[in-house]
Amino acid sequence: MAEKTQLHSTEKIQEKVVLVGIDLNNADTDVDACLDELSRLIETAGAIEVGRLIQKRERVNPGLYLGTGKVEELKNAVAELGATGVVCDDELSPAQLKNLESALNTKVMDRTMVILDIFAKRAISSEGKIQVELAQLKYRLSRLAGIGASLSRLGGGIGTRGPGEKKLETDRRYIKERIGELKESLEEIRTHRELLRTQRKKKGSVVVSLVGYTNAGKSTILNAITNAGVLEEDKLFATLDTTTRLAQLPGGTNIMLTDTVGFIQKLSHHLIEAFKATLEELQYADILLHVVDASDPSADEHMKVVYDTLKDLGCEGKPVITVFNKMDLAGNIHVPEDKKSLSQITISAKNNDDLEKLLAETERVLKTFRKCTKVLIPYSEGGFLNSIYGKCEIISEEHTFEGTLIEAYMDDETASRLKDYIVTE
Ligand SMILES: Nc1nc2c(ncn2[C@@H]2O[C@H](COP(=O)(O)OP(=O)(O)OP(=O)(O)O)[C@@H](O)[C@H]2O)c(=O)[nH]1
Ligand SMILES: [Mg+2]
Repeated sequence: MAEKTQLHSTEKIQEKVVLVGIDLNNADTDVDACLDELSRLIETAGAIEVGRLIQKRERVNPGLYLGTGKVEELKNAVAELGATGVVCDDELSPAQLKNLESALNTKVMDRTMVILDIFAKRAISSEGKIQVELAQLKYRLSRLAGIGASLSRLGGGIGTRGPGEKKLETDRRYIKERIGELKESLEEIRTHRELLRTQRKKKGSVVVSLVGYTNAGKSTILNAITNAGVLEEDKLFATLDTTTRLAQLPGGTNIMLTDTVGFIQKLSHHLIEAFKATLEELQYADILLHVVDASDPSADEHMKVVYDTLKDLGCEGKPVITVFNKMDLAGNIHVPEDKKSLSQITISAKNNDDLEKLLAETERVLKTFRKCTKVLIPYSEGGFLNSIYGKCEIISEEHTFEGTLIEAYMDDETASRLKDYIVTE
């Protein structure tokens, strides 16, 4: 008798999901735009949208997210469309997740799970990987009651991926222990970063950080100015790791230009918490370049999200230049006035002249909150000169009998370090 060969399908199952959002009648939030963005997110995570459902409600149903009738409608849609799961646009509570899953009898995910999944796929550096794993474990720990069933049933797909494709144990104790280990590793990273910062301070460089909504063009600007070779892609969350490169402003001031993870609306506190080690760097920036995709119809909302996130990170009040980017795609669009920033500029990161313009504007603004200061550095204290050369724009320099007499634009910190040598006229 011929032996039967058992064939296993190696084909990857592509998840087909229905997107679900709630319209709270809030003029500030455009639900369609939110779901368009969610659609891009699930696509980046490897799934496809097969339908969407929006419910108008006064408030989110605390037990079930949607109203009972709508859940029935969603259940039918899932069956009709052959969907393998649903993704809700808001972060679900453990109870909502559990109840919705048992009512629909299908996999239920939320925006945070999708973003965590993308992060897990994209994290490259060990720091990035630790931060993502920490965020995933914290998220799961808070949802163990609801998530257990879905994890054991699924065995793959969005929301189950971990760094290194590790099998994630759902055992509470294991998770807690692992969280402890990861926190320790992050602490080490933080110490290392502090060391780097101190070295940077000694060199006296000005730190300029690119911040903004995901896909605004931050990495493109860093690459164009410094040839950093960071991945720039028309995808959400192309960058997870912080990259810093040296650049020079037209007047000769050296700057450290830094690119980091982008922000997005409804970014859960789990993610912000986990990425604090990376994002903390922003607190040490001398100035922020807030990059906005001017060609995106939701640019206004995106800017608000960025300012809110900066506030969460303790960066409120940092000097900001708003950089309206992608003007080549924006046509004659009217760019909004950003009253929170010191200055605003319109550019295309694809245009070298515009990038020169951006650097010149950065220099001009830096100057406005720096004072013109004259110092006389004795030849025996030559070490101080490096921090002036690196960090300040020099107006004049003269080698006198007593030492080097320099007139330069200085920030308060540099001026206070040199306070013993300031020449008052
Ligand atoms: N046409 C045009 N495209 C641009 C411009 N700036 C950036 N892009 C494109 O926009 C996409 C996103 O750019 P990135 O530099 O990766 O954006 P990012 O802000 O670093 O995004 P994240 O890393 O996801 O936060 C890429 O496909 C870029 O080529 C621009 O001025 N004009
Ligand atoms: Mg980027």
